[in-house]
Amino acid sequence: MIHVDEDDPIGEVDPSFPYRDVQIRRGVDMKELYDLQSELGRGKFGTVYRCRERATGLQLAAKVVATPRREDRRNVEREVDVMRQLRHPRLIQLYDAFDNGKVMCVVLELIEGGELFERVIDDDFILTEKSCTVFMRQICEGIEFVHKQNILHLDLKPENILCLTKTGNRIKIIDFGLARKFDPTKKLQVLFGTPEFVAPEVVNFDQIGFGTDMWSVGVICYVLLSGLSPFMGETDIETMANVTIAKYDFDDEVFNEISTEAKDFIQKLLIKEKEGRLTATQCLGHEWLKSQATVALDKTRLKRYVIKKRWIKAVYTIIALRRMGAKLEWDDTNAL
Ligand code: PIT
Repeated sequence: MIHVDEDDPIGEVDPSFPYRDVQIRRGVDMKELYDLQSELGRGKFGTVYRCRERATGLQLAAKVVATPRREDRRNVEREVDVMRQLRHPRLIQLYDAFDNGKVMCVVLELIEGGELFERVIDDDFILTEKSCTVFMRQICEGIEFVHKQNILHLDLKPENILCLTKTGNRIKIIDFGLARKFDPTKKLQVLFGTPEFVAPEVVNFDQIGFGTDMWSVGVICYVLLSGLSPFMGETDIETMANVTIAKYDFDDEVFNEISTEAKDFIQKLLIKEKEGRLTATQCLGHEWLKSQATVALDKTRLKRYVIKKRWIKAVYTIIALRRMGAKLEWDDTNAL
């Protein structure tokens, strides 16, 4: 059985990534320096491949993005600019970047353990409040650093929390594709994110801030502990309506086994007014993060939640591939 190590929950040593001062290289073909290997993921952001640096043999990840419009390239430039400031062990690291006109490529640290939620639903993983706190603490540490650099992530959700290895408990936050530098004296509104995880001020197109990320941390924590999604409606419109009124509860019977400290932690994040929410630093001082509760939580709903997301993702991938004119054949290695 694999579970959180009692004395050393996240390991004393963080193998440090070779931090580099990255400048976007223009007119250089990344394929001369790196071998692209298997696909790791695909999304609105482009496609992420495993890759290998020829000169060093280093294993990395490469995000390849089609940039036909000026706006597309500006988005990648902004992401690289933001990531240059984010040297921290809880955050995916930047290694190299290329601009080849119609295609841009961002070379990143390789994170091999897969999505956090996939890992915790494995039958070999015993989910307890204590193990949840080990993950939530690391998310807060990562976000605390991001916020200290005056940056907002703006797309925190379970699929953007990856495990470093298949068996360890260290996680890293990925995908700074929507991240923004934040100047509290300037007006900043955004119209994106995932309805299930976005804060009321995003849905209302109001001023956003550090608290906007903290709301998402609260939603992630709610789902991790219960397998239920606090604002999920039948449609995105219904979900956003629930978010704007910040209406949620702990009424379901799964919450009978959840401690009052855990509910207090969530309650102090899922507050309608962003100014009222705990900051990442305050979260790190919250009583719940010291929890020693080792009662195994019921993972039935979390499994159902993750499996449903897998199907939705597969359907969107099929739609996207069809649009690209791909001829699909069923391959059992990709079985859901
Ligand atoms: C890895 C391993 C893996 C996925 C990723 C990285 C994905 C990273 C990523 C980075 C972005 C983005 C979307 C995804 O917009 O399985 O090392 O900047």
